[in-house]
Amino acid sequence: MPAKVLVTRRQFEDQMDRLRAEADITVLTRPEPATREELLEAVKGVTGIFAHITDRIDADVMDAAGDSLKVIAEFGVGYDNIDTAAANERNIAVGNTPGVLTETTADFAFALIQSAARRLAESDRFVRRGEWKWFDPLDLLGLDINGSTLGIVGMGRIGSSVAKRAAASGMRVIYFNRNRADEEHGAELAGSLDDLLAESDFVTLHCPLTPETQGLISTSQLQKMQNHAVLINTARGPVVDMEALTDALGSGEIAYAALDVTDPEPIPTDHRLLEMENVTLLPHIASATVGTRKKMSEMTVDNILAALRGELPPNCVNSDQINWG
Ligand code: 8YV
Repeated sequence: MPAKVLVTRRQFEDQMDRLRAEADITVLTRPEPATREELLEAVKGVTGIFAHITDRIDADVMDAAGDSLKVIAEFGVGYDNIDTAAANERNIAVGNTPGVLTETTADFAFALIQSAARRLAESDRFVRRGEWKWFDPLDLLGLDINGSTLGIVGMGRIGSSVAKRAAASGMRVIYFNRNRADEEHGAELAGSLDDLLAESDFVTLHCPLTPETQGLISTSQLQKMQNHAVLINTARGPVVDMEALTDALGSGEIAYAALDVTDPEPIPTDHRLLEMENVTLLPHIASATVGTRKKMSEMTVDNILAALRGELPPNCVNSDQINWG
């Protein structure tokens, strides 16, 4: 009997065909995510789960799948939705898709820096509302990118790629990271997060969501930032305390935010941020190009197929924690 694999969202058909050739697959093709109850039911007896950010894969899901479960392959580089400690205890491999989305996500983060600096979303709304009556030399003034300071929080692959773009655009770049980055592209390591926040005109977040980074940017950090400063978040929503950010944007503590990720996702339609002009809100699309999403799908399938053959996934985040003999 072929192994069973659950794919929790609709995916590229050519990649589903690759899975189908070696497994009995169930694809939850509805556009919306499965409910918790549906997920707990759908995982029963599977060997692999092709998971997405919308799925909380915790011990209960692993136990609902049962002893057959060998691999959880995340469609994405961040895997904070998977309880890796529970996977380690159960000898389950956790896979992800590093590298393939680095440049695409860095392109997007830099696009947000530029569009926030020049108030593109706000200006577009201004024109659509019919408020553009005449040229005004003093209206909708933005910030210069060139000559300004960019602070990068989390200088891994994506942070480093953003640094490369910023340096090419004439920005001074500083970063905060546990260690000195492999590729600095001329960026300087800041003495502390507070130093980075105080010195930066733009702050962009590229750290994973962990217990240490949850709520990393809250009231006291926002107070350290300059009043004209811009915060960009393409990492994970809970890295920023959303209520503190909303207050800081409302009071003028900081000038602008561009958020591709929020907490929760989607942001509730009655959230105060939706009424505010000095924020751009986007639906978690930093890696959303045709080419990159196809490669992410392919890598996720590669991770599952390897596990079905008894090999560790090529991109396995817990290979040192599990024992597959
Ligand atoms: C994905 C992401 O779109 O890779 C990540 O960590 O946040 C995005 O690229 C998301 O994970 C979809 O599951």
